Amino acid sequence: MSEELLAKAKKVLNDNYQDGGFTIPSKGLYPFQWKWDSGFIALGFAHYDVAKAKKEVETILNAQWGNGFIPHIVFHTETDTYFPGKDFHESSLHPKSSKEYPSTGMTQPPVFGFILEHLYRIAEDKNDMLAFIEKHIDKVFNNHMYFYENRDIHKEGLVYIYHNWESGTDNSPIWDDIWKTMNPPEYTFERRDTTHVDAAQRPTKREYDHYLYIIDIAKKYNYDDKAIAEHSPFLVQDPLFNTMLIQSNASLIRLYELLGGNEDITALLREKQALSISGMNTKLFNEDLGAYVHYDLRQGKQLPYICSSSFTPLYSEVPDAIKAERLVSTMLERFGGEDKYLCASFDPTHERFNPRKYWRGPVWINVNWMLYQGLKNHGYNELASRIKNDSIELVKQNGFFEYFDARKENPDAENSGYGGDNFSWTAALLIDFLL
Ligand code: 2M8
Repeated sequence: MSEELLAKAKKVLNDNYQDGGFTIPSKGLYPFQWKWDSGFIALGFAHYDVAKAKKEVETILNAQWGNGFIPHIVFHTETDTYFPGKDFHESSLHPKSSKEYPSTGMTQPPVFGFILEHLYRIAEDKNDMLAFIEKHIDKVFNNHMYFYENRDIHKEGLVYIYHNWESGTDNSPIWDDIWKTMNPPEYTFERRDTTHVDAAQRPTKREYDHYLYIIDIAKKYNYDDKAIAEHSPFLVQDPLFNTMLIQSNASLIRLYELLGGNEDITALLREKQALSISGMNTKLFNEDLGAYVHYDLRQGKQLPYICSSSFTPLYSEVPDAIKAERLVSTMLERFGGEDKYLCASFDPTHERFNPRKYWRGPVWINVNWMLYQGLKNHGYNELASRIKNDSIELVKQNGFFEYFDARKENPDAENSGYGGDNFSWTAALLIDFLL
């Protein structure tokens, strides 16, 4: 059975691979290369087609800007089946944007440090992979420095995101509090996502108005980081984003050590790492909730909600044993009932939970993969296995969907897989789970 599933997963990835040397997340819905998707996709390919794994990473890193920034979408091809496309984003407004690759002017979680280390773990020919890593690692390091130099405005080791799309968790209920502080114009535009997927599983039109408005503000300042930090109505320190930076820092340190030399770089990374870990624990941990939460820099306060991002610091050295234990009990208490698959993307006990709508409740395989790694690293082997088995079970029963209903008994639909079908990171990470 798992052979069959594995073969299907490979087919999904192979079918989504494009001639330009990158893989789309899902046909129709997402026709370009996305930053964090491409990291997870490379990990899947690494198990059976190393050339494609390397190409995936190489292609996105080629689109890096002169200041180290890596964009969230790279528009390698022309198509109007996605909105908003390159004409709306206009990355050329930024003086250091790539002249060759049009992209968005926002980023996504820093995935490539730890992805490079996983590629090395999986590779049979370690020397060959090390040579690949040596060629590309400085780009990833420069990307981390871009974050620390431009987005850590209080020099506390925590970097900000200025758009909900930068978080990757696009319409999380966490952002509802921020939308209340804004009143964007009613934009006129043609939605494309809802021509591919049931609108009940996607963000609302009004939410899209907010998304577009923040981009318009950033564009007004030519995507200048300082101006964005000053003017964006959305400015948040996200526990998932910062965890991925920290976990990627740790991987970079180990990889640079493996390569030899580079003492100045590793010393700098260690310094940043210590600051970031302490920032996470002092500013983003919420004692009452027993979880990490988002910090709204605009309003100067924590956003006191628990979502799956709240547990992802387990995928790093951020929580000590006591905090790790707290996270696990919060997860089990609120998200871990026997009637549920782990791990819902938003607190199932909260009124804002919606089991079918995108990042407002459904289970996502990429977050599950990080939680699995984290639980294992912190010694919670049984819970780690539960998350892995739940992920495999959801795909086996429903197919390679973008997200899944966390309820084991689903009264609303026969199939508990939602959003895009034949979804690349679901396939890629399933391969890693199975092998
Ligand atoms: C979703 O986001 C895009 C915008 O970036 C969209 O809804 O159009 C998110 O789930 C994001 O995390 C993901 O990277 C992207 C492609 O899979 O889709």
